[in-house]
Amino acid sequence: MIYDVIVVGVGGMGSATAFQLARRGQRVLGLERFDIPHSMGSSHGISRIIRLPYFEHPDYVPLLLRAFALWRDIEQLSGQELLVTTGSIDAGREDGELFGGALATTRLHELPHEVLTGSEVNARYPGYHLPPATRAVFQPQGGLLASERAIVAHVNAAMSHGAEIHARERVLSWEAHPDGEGVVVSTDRARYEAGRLVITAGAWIGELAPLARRLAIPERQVLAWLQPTRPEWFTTQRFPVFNLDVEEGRYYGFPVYEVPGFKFGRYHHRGESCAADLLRREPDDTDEALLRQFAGRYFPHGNGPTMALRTCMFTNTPDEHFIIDHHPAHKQVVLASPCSGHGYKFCSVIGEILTDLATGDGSTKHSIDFLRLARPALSEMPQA
Ligand code: PYC
Repeated sequence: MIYDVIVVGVGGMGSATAFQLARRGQRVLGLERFDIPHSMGSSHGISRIIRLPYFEHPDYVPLLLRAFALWRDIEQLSGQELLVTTGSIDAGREDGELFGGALATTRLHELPHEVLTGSEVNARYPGYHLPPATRAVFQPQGGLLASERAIVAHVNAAMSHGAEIHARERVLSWEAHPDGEGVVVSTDRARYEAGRLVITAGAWIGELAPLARRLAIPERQVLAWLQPTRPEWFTTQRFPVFNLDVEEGRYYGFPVYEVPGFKFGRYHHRGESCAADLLRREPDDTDEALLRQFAGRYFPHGNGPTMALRTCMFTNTPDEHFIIDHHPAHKQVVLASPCSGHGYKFCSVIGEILTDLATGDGSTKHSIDFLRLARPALSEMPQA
């Protein structure tokens, strides 16, 4: 069988892409080397944050607004809640990048919000214990996504539109079809032909697209789930998701959701970069101590017994913005998914964008120039 599009990597982004492609009538093959869903990459651990104040870059906000709509769409199709609204807190020093950037994007895009002091946050949400002078943007639409259930929902929806999805099948290589059109993909089970190829392999993207090797560096990340001593303060109704910039670093966290424990982590946890297959998966005492120290200071009632510690991966680009583009030498190939740890919330809209890039004339109405390979931060990097 010849496919219109093969999607390599059926995680958060690949599953949404397979769904959007199949919904547009494309003959889709999705290939995943692990299980669906799996715990080897960047989408496991129950939940991911979704938030609109986006200090990272204001151009993410229009994409997020579309992402919200598409998350609601897949919720409806699957008949389950996948996006839980908790509100979001983006907090830090008044002159810091996180608070300042969050406030600037919120104002630019005229999003509903409140500016609060640390004391006001603590009074309203008693699970928090922020320094009084902290400044925070509270945005009511933020919340969490049920990340693994959303992958399953997208895969089921893709298959109901005719997509063929194979788990436990590893792509070994791909090449442009000798006639110059399309691709040939070889796996450990078979050889397939398709008109277009979408590579959403997360931390493994460098193995499938050598040009991404120096642009997409996997990094070890550890998350903790600690049982709150005041569980009533850590529910989805009383505890907004947060991004918090403090003197120890930048942290993020969630209310208790689906499994025991208040979940949180530190961006670039211990700065450990590695090849994806070499990731040190078992959390250790140093990981736990580092996270517990943070909870003790800023969320003292969330600092009870450890319920779980889990390792996952960021895949970092030099400027920490995503890569979404055609392969420069093969226009029938689309590359995506090194998202520097903040991409999951965009999966629904990235599925739509990758579908645009992999069909028709390959154009998209979404503004993604800041995510293209040719941007200065990537193209001006010294060659290895
Ligand atoms: O985008 O809020 C976020 C986030 C938290 C952890 C990684 N990304």
